[in-house]
Amino acid sequence: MLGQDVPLAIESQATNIAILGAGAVGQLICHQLSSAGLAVGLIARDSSVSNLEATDWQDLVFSPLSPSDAVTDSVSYRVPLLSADKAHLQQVQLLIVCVKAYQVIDAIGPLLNKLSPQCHILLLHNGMGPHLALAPMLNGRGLSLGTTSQGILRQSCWQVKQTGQGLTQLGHFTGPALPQTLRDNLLYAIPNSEWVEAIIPCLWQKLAVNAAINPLTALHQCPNGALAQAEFSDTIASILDELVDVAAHDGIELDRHFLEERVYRVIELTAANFSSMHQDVANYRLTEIDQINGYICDRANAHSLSAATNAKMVSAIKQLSAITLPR
Ligand code: KPL
Repeated sequence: MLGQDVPLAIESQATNIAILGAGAVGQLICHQLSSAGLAVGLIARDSSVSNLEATDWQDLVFSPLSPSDAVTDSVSYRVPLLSADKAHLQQVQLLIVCVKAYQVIDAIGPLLNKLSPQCHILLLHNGMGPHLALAPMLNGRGLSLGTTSQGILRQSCWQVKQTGQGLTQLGHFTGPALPQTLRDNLLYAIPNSEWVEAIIPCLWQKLAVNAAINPLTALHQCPNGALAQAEFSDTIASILDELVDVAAHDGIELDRHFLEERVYRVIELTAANFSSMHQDVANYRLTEIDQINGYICDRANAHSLSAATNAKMVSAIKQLSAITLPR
């Protein structure tokens, strides 16, 4: 309870937080904020929802992490579905964007002129890049960035199950800072979360995990744990070597040894899980390859460096998607 007698959430009923994107991560964060008593609403990207005339309510089901799959573990709750209507969006003080990395600009773009000039934006997705495109579009609004390693599985449209605990790191990127009450409320509501002074190095570290694990598991159609086999070690090492070199040219010093340890720790801790890119390919969805290994290649190009192994991952995943994605 952050050393307070009264939960912060109860002090701040007027706080108005909207979550854009009702996928697995969006619903997880929505549950965590709502059960902390925060006034949170969902903006789904579904067109039928964004055409709503007035606020509607949605019932959601959340299954917490538990040793058993007992149905009684599940919690039902309801949250407002906010329409993209200006009157609703004007009250939003914090917009948490949980769509896939490649959807960020298209999802926020149409909302920007409806949000109040004080509305703060927090991006929470795998991969990197959208923050650079979004920053010049914000008209003086503040932008924070975050990364979460909480495991979550979407079981049906409005039902998710937590599959793993994990660290959530949030931090300031540009413009006015997130007001202290909102910041405290987020940290109070999201278990195992922290505010970091330098978020960009944290995003590079998470990028390393995703760059090493996601494309290989999608290409070899295997769970994360299979990557502990020796046959993958050279490729993983080379992906990390290139990433560390590119990050250094971007002014971010990363500890190569620590990164490799972190990647293998995630491989071990999530051994039975299928990575998000594996799931995207298996479910005929677009992948985040452009914002993961593709981001490393883009930054390498900007510094005239080679990132051959990451480039190989990008083209192999694109070839796979060309076969699997519906035309
Ligand atoms: O974040 C992940 C993902 O699948 O996108 C990892 C950490 C690799 C866990 O599967």
